[in-house]
Amino acid sequence: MKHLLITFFGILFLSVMPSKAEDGSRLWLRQADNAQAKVNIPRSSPTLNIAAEELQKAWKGLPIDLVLKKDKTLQADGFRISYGKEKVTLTSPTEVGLLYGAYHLLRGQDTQPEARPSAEEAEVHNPAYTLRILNHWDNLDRTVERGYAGRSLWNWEELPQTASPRYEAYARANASIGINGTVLNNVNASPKILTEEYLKKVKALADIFRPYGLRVYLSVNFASPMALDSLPTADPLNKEVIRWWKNKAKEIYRLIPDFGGFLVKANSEGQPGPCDFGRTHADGANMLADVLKPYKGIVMWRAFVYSPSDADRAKQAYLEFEPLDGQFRKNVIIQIKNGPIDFQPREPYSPLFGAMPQTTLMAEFQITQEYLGHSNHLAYLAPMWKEFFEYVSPASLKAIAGVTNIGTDTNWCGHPLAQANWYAFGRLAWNPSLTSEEIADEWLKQTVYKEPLEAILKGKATDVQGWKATHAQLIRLMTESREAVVNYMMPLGLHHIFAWGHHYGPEPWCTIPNARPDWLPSYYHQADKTGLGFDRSAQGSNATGQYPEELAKQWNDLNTCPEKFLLWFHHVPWTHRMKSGQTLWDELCHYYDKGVRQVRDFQQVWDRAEAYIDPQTFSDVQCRLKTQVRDAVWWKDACLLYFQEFSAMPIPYDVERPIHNLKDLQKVHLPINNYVCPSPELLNQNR
Ligand code: GCW
Repeated sequence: MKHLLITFFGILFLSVMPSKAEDGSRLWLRQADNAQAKVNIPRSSPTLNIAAEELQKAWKGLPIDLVLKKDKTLQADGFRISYGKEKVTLTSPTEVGLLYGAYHLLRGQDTQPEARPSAEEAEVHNPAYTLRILNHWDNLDRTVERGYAGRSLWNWEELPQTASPRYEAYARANASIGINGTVLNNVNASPKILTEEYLKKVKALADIFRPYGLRVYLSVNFASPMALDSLPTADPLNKEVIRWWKNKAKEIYRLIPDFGGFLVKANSEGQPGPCDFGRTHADGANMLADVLKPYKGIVMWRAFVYSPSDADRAKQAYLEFEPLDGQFRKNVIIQIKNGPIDFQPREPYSPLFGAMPQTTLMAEFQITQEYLGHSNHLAYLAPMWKEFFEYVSPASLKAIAGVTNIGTDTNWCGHPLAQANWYAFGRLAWNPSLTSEEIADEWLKQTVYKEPLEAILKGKATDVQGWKATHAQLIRLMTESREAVVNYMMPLGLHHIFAWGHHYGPEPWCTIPNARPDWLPSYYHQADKTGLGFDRSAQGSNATGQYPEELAKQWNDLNTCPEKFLLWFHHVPWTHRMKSGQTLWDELCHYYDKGVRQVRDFQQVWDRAEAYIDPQTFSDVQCRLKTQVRDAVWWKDACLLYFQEFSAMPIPYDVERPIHNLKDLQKVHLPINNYVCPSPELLNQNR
C-alpha cells in the first residue's frame, strides 16, 4: 500500500510539474528517447549505427528496414521511403543517405504527426546540391569574425586530446538538415592552420564528424609557403611553391583521407593572392586545384574582391572575374556572395551569376546577421534567400555555402529564433523549392513550444484552436521579420549606411579622414539637395549594364525599376512620384515608420503567444524584441533626421515623431551590447 501511494503521488507530482525550461541546446532535435522502435540495418557501421539508434530512440511508427541499394532515381545522399502495411522501407545508395532518411522520418513525425502516409506510397528525396557547406569565420584564438553567439566552438588549445561533446552534437544537427561540409576557419586565414600541430587538431574534428557525413574543409592563406617555410615567394607558377603545396596536400590527406578541400579569399581586403605576383585568380585557383585533384579535393575560390579604384564597387567582382570564364579547372568552384556588394539587408543578385557559363559557380549566403541586427534582432532569413532564387535558378549552381551564426552560447546562435536561420539554410540547400513559411512551420513546431506537437494536438493541456491561431501568427512574424529590418534600416534600395566598424547601428553621416571612399556611407547613399541614391544606370556607373538585357533595361529606367531596388540603381529626386502617388521623401518616411511599427507588432504577437511557449525561450525573445524596437526607433530617427537636412521637407504627420535629436545621435554609436534586458544566463539566475 505504501508503495502504491508513493507511486500515485509520484505520478501526480510528475503530471503537475511544469515542463522543463528549454535552454535551446537541443536545437530542433527535442524528440523523446524511449520509443524502442524496431529497426533493421544491413550491416553495422558508424553511420548506420547512428541512423538505427536515432530511430530506435524516437520513431513511433511501424518497424523500419534500412536498405543500401543503387537505384536510378536516387543520387548519392538521396533516399526513398516506401510505406508498406507492416513496415517502412528506407532505401539509399549510401549510408549517409540512410541517415538523412532517418532524420527525415523523425522530422515528419514531429511536424506532421497527423499526416501518416497511406500504405504503398513512396517518396523520393534527392538533394538539389551535392555540396551544402557551412563557412565558419572562426579565428584560431577563438574569436569569431562577425560572430554574435559567444566564442568559436573549436577549442584548439584542448584539441586533439580533449573533444567537447558539442562537436558531435554539431555534426548531428548538421546531418539532421542535410549539411555535408564545414569550413572550420575564417577566410581571413591564419597560415598556422596548415601546421602539423593544427592539422592534427583538424583530424580529431574530422574523425568525429565523419560518421555524420560531414566533411572538413579549410580556409587557406595564399602566402602560407612564405609564412610557414620562409619561401621567398608564393607565386603560383613557381616550382618550389607548387612543390610546397603538393607536400602539404599529401600531409593533409594522410591524416584526413576524405578531406574536402580549400576555401580561398585572395587579393581581397588585404589578403595575399596570386595578383601580388602578377598572376591571375585563375592561375592561383588552378595551381591549388591541380594539387588537390589526385585526392578528389576541390577549391572554392571567392569572388569577393574590390579595390580602391574608380569603378563602382558593385561592379568590381564582375569586372575582375567575368573575363576569366572558362579558365578554371573542373575542381574549382567560384564562390560568389548573393549580392554584388556585401550581405546587405537587401541587394539585387550579383550579376556574376549567369555571366560565367563555362565555370562552376556556388552561392555564398550569410547566416550570421552581420548587417541585420546581430543576435539582438529577429531576422528570419529564408525570405532573403528565396528572393535570390527568384533571379538565380537553383539549377545553375553547383553548391551553396552559408557563413554560420554558431558559437559557444548554450543555445548555439545567441537569439533563440536565430537557430531558424541555420535550419533554413540547411533545408534550402537540400531543397530550394521549400517555401519560407513551410520551413518556419517546421522549425517552430520542433522548438519553441512547451510541448511536442503530438501532445499539443491531443489537447490535454493545450487549447488546440488557440495554439493553431498562435502558430499561424508566429509563422507570419518570422516571415515578415527580415522585411521589417529592411524597412527600419535601409528601405527602397539604400545600403551600407552603417556605423563605422561594427555594422550594427546607423551612421549615414560618417566621415573619417583619409578613409577609402567606398568604406563610407556617403559613397552609397549619395544624399544631396537634389535627391538620394546611387546612380548605377547607363548615365551613372552603368552597373545595370552587367545584367542580362531584359533586366538591365527594366532596372535602368527609373520608372520601371522595382522600388525595392530604386535607390540602389538610381539617384532619385526628393519630389519624385512613387507608385503610391507619394513623393520619394514621404515614402521613405513611411517605410522607416512601418519598420518600427512592424517590430512593435512582433512584440504583441509574441506576448500573446506566451501561454504556448517555453518560458525561457519566451522571456529571452521578449527581451530581445525590446532591444530591437529601441534600435528600430534609433535607426528611423537617425536616418530621417539626417536625410531631412538634404530634402528640407517635413516628416508627414502620420509618422511617429522622432524622439531623438540628430546632434545627440551623432555623438554616440547605437550600443550593441547594452541590451534593454539581461542576458539569458542572467535571466536564468533570476528565475
Ligand atoms: O562582410 C565582410 C565582413 C568581413 C569579411 C568580409 C569577407 C571575413 O565585414 O568581416 O571578412 O566581408 O566576406 O571576406
